[in-house]
Amino acid sequence: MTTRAGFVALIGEPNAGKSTLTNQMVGAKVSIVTHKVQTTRARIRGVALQGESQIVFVDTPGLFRPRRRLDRAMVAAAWGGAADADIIVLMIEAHRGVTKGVEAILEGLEEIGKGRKIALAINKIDRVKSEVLLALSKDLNERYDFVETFMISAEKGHGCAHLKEWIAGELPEGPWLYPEDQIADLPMRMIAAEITREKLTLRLHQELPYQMTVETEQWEERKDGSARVDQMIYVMRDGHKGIVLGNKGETIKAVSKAAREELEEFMGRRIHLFLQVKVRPNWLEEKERYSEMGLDFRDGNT
Ligand SMILES: Nc1nc2c(ncn2[C@@H]2O[C@H](COP(=O)(O)OP(=O)(O)O)[C@@H](O)[C@H]2O)c(=O)[nH]1
Ligand SMILES: [Mg+2]
Repeated sequence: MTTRAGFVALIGEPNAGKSTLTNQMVGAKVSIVTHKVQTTRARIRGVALQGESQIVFVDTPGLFRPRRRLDRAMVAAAWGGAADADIIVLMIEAHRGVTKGVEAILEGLEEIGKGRKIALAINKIDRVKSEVLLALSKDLNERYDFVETFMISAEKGHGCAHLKEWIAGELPEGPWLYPEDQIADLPMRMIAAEITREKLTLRLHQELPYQMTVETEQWEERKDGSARVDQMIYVMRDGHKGIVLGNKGETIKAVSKAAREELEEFMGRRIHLFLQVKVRPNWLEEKERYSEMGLDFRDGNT
């Protein structure tokens, strides 16, 4: 039997469902998901098997018009992920259709798409009627020459098996890139930081999630098989620190509990999680914060 292996970049506007699809394909949660835009900040690799193929899904930050240094670094990481992939899957939200943002992405694809297999995945089909889907598919295929079009619901799983089978057959022949049982390629300390950031994002309102970052500072293995994990939450203002802590510390307590539970489930062992909050007005301009996130600081240069 010949094996196949390769990289599949999932690109699209913020909230298209890239991380949801990554998790659906891997069959485990490797990338955080929220209803807010710009949740994914770096490239997250999730590994899935299909027959003799090993598919490495590259979940990318959303493509949008960047304003801040962090935005620019995120968008650069997303396009970089696409440029390095064997296959690109552009994800579109069925109910939003061809937005200005989608038009900009299609323009970008003209540049990097040459000689690459680019498929279209219309996601969230659970939200629209089939007539809408057919019209949208036709419109998009007139705008860009996709090799294949899929109608999926990343959340509910509709159409995902079909998409996975197609990808598996299109990947180049070659040995697998990861051990058979590996599902993610991201250091554990980073996965742990992402889990905490997800729980914070789900609890905090408005702009705050975009103005904070989480880092795992210490990871200490204990003799009893558990681990002690110390994380720092960086915020930009004193007021934000108060919000993250919450009344009598109840917000951070709830976040810590939810994050610990998910981390324990992911790792299958006990974790002692300790969170601290630090005000760091300028963290968005600090090089070290970017490398901790897996981003290139210089990509944020104007
Ligand atoms: N109704 C519906 N919602 C979805 C579907 N896929 C993803 N979502 C939701 O869309 C939001 C954004 O998903 P996420 O995967 O974080 O998008 P990303 O920014 O592209 O990574 C989340 O609230 C998901 O639960 C889907 O197939 N149907
Ligand atoms: Mg995402």
